[in-house]
Amino acid sequence: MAKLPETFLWGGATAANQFEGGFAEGGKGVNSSDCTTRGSRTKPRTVTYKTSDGQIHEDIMFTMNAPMDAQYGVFEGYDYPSHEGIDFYHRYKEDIALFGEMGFKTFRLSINWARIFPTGMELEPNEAGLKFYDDVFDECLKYGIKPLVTLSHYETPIGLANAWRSWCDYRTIECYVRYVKTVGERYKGKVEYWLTFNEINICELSPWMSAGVGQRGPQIYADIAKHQFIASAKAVQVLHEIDPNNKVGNMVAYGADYPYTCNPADVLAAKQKMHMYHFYEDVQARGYYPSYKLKEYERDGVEFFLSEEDAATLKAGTVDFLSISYYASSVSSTDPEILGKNADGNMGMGGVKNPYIGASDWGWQIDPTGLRIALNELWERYQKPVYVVENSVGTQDVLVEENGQKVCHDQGHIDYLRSHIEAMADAINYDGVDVMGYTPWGCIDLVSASTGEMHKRYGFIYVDFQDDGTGDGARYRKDSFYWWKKVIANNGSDLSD
Ligand code: BGP
Repeated sequence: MAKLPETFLWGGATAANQFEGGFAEGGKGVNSSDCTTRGSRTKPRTVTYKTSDGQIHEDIMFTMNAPMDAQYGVFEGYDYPSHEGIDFYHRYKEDIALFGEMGFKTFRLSINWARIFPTGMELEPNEAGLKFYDDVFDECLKYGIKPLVTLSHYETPIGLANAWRSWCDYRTIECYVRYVKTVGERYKGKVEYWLTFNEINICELSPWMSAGVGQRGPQIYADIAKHQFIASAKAVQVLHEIDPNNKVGNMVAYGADYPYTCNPADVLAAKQKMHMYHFYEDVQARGYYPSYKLKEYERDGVEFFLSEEDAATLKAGTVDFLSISYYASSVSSTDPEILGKNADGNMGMGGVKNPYIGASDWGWQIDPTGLRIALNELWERYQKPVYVVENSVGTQDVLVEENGQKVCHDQGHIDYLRSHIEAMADAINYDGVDVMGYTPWGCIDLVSASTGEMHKRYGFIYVDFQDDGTGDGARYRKDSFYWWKKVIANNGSDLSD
């Protein structure tokens, strides 16, 4: 196994809404994920809101099309898993010590925007929220761990959603930039790596999750994307002005899409499917809208206007590096016999089933070669370093008692990560792709984004919280913990068990 660059950023990834808890502490406001209920593999997550007639509604997060008078919020009698998360808010010292024990070079977390600006619209930040992240970053730095900060990871303050439908409205850009400036200045010297929006392309699949928008449709997706692109480009510029050492990336839920057959119609379908990734990369890496998207807007009757000033902002605010989540590949077909034989996938990006590969217990197709293909494609298109900031597999881990100790044999994580690291190393060593680092998703068990359950576990660390509300939150090292520690120590040169 060829060695990876000495500067390679190994670590793990999380998001505030999925692990922090501390829902009403330190002056925090409510964010979009706080209004999203627990689901499971068979029960979808819902979002709660009130309409002007006083009725409380629950709508399925992935299909919701809420009325225009919806006022999103948190109501009695619903189970919102983000409110407790895994209680990182109180246990961050213990958790970061465990990351330090594994030798993390970097730790990806998000700042919970509503901790800093509770409704999103304040002009002055909330000091208690700022202080919390000071403490967290100091703790990371104590172990030599560089924080990698996502500025917005499914945590739009609800105040913005209720005031003007958040990212549908141009005014949200200013609120976001104020927030970015605030945290950029405050954490100067502590944080160097930033991501502007998690999985920015998910606005087309779950506008609620991605952008705190309850309605759907091509116009909505176009408006959200435009406003987030401008906001991201401004954030890049602001962070560079604050500290020229800052490196700012985008984040796209990425994949590789294959044609089901060599029928040119299937090949074209697969190419077009890739637009849902490349559109977002194109604008953030090149600084302008690609022609295929403008044509699509014309066909769909989407109103699109970009002022000269905003066009210049996009150009001036291209990202320093590209970051991706990669979980699975997908397949496109135009054959009615094949269509409908669908696979599951991250945020519904499954496509049809690929007969050549297996799938996780949640039906996400496992394809390490797809990661190598994805990395090559990004490097060839943009020649910007790529950071794999999410990858891994959700498994049904159990804690067992052996020789008086509680242990967890999560071989599924080790096998998945090993095969993907091998594919990534091939992309680096055989194909010459510049990959900066690798932070497996959910390095400590946390709440699932799509299903809202604890039962789907990704962690190197088992957290004893269960979906029925039992468990004391105690942390236990899984088998993968010791494996990951060894992989980091030898910089990926030995991936054996
Ligand atoms: C990505 C999100 C993460 C994370 C991951 C795994 O889409 O950025 O927040 O949760 O997917 O998905 P899930 O939690 O649904 O298994």
